[in-house]
Amino acid sequence: MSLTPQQCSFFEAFGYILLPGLMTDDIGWIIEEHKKVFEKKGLVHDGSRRSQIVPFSDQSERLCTLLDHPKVLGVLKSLLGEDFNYIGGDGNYYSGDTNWHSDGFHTVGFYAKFHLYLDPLTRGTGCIRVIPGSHLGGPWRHHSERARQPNEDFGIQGCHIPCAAIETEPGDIVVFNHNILHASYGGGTARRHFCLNVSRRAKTDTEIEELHKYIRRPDGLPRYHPRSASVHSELMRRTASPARMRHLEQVIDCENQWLTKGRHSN
Ligand SMILES: O=C(O)CCC(=O)C(=O)O
Repeated sequence: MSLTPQQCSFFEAFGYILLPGLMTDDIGWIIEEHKKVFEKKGLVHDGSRRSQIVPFSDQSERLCTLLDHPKVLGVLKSLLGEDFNYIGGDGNYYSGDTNWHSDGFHTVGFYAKFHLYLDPLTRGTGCIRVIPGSHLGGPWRHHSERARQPNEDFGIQGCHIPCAAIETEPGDIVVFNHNILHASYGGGTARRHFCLNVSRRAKTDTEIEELHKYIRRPDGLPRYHPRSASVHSELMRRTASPARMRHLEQVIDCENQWLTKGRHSN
């Protein structure tokens, strides 16, 4: 299942796309696996704050197969190319509001997040909100970034910042550009969510450098240290078909470079 050129253009221009019902047929087992991963890790969510596991899909053999799923692949290949990279992702029980922020601002390369929200969410009950176009940067970036401190800069609460509130039912998919400003307001204390982070295959030297920066922290430790030494789990890699491996291999190459050359080791 490929996206239409118009859907791809929408994603490019506004920085996000909602795909209603894309995963409805699968949502039952996906919700089960989300629960099982938290149980397996012994992480009991008490609602007082966000509970997070990273990498997430990687903990469940069945969730790993999302990277083999024709609908997931259809979307990601349409937006990022046949050889896109899977670069990990977190699983959460969110609690309360999430203030405006972006997931880093990449001026090189192309990074996106494939979201699965596992509860019905509306504008008033914690659906994901985005400021369309804020992923593009330029002069607009300075202004949109001020949403991070809405009271100081605009004299309004974050929940009143103009935005697209992307209401979802379980089975709907939201994909957004990492750069986009996003938030959620009015959510309960146990909003279930997980995501797949993905990027276009890095081709140029600067794109490869950017990928290194993404998966390695500035202090040289792996992104998910100390919880995980590499971006993907051993399970994700061990159970990968050659087709899935295509989406893992560039990250594996980066990690192997550090191991063999001691890259960023100081
Ligand atoms: O849904 C939310 O409250 C926040 C989601 C978010 O910030 C993210 O996935 O990057």
